[in-house]
Amino acid sequence: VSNREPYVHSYSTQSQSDSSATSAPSGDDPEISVERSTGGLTTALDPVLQRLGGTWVAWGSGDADAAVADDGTVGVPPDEPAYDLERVFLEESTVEDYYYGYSNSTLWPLCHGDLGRIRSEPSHWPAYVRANERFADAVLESVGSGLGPGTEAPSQDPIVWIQDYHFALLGDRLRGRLPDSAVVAQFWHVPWPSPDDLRVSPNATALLEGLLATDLLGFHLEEYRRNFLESVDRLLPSASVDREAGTVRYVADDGQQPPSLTRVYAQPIGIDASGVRDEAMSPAVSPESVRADYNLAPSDDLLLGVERLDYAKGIRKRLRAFEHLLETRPEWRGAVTHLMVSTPSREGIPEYEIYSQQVRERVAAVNDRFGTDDWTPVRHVAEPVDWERLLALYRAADALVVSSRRDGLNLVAMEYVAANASESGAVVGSEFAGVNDLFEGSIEINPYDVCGTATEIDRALQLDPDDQHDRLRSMWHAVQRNDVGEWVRRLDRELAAHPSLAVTTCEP
Ligand code: GDG
Repeated sequence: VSNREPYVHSYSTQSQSDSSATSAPSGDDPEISVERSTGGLTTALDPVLQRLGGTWVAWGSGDADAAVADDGTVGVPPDEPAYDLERVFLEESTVEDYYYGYSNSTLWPLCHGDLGRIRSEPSHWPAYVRANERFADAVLESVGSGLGPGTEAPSQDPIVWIQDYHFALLGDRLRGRLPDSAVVAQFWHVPWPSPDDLRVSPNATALLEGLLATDLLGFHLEEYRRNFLESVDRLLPSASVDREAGTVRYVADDGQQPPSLTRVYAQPIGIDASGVRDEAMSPAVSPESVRADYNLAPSDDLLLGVERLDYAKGIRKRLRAFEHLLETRPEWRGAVTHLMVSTPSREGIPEYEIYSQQVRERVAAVNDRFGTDDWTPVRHVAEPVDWERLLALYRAADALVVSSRRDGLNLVAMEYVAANASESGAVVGSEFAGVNDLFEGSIEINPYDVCGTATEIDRALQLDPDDQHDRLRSMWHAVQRNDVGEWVRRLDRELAAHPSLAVTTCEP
């Protein structure tokens, strides 16, 4: 279960259809285009579902009735359906209040330690509850109707794997309604806040209780796992936390439900390490032509940033640091370009609109101050680029900068390392991005420290080739060790080891 769907079905005209388009069955029906979503979650879980079969339940963001089968589901991938996609269609006001509201205007800033950015309206929490209930109904329907193509329901024990912070209450809404043999697991992709931060939320207890209705709860890092256990200990006095075993036993005060036992573990999601490395080295990926596309002279250094345009990514301060570099080290003027692929995200939330405007103004200010007829210091690519172009940019860049004020993990840094595994490059990485805990070879920055960040960017762009090689090799090992396959296998091991579960695990 995830908020974002792995494939989006929409009606399109004949001329708009792309290579992945499939036709609707009747001759008069409009063409339906199916687009695979980009991003870490689809990349990680689509192959797993394709191998195992099952159902992916997600918010339907395309056209409501496009390619819907009689039972309301649709087989994906379109060419050779291997699993079912069950889409939950929500009214606009629920999307507004549940997704843009509670999920992204309360939980996102809360989990990223940006308490001043929390914007809460009375309609947000009820919509979040409602949306979680709607998803619970969809899960129950999928489990009831078997587990999709390729799965031998009902002999297999249903495993429900919930993704992310949009569904803190889903486990609770499923309790007592699934077969006894069912297992509910959840992975939380963003940081878990400290108990003191969590306490600012009037819904803190409900969030914790919701998550404690799951059997397994995963976080990227040990730090987030510790914060969660500490939050339970402080805010739910009747819960018993066994730190060594990483388990929480909980009985709600109303005594309505039997005790729950949740095991909490840490395992970063990672990427398909060798897959990304191989794709990046394929002939279709050309660092030279991408440099030419952006008018970069072969001798120019390229400092790359890639992220959703989100305040948590620390883009404004990074631009200030880049400006400080040009101010204090004039030798870089005309010799380095900062290209940032920073694509619009969560438009419609005022915080994001304001931030986006501030970023555009800062880009313009740096370019006005230092730009010349032949050189634009900052190039802002505000449209998403396709995957091959992104890989080419990774390879073309002399250094990647990750300036997150807070970041659950950061897959971009892992992709950059994989794309350059056998070449050269450097990562300037925020100490507040989870990935930095896994890397020893990155050049660490405190993104709040403008002068320090400028100094470290300067250092990264001048690393000698041996140092670059050693650092890349060390980071590449970390990317391989934390490959996405390991993330899936970890769930499998946790299922097998859970003290009160005796289930058929998901290893095929
Ligand atoms: C959340 C957490 C955690 C970006 N721009 C383009 C593009 N991307 C792809 C990247 C990467 C993904 O999007 C971004 O993943 P990140 O991990 O860097 O960041 P979030 O979006 O904030 O993800 C984060 C993650 O969940 C997983 O748990 O690591 O901490 O915040 O895969 O490649 N892809 C293409 N064009 C773009 O312009 N094709």
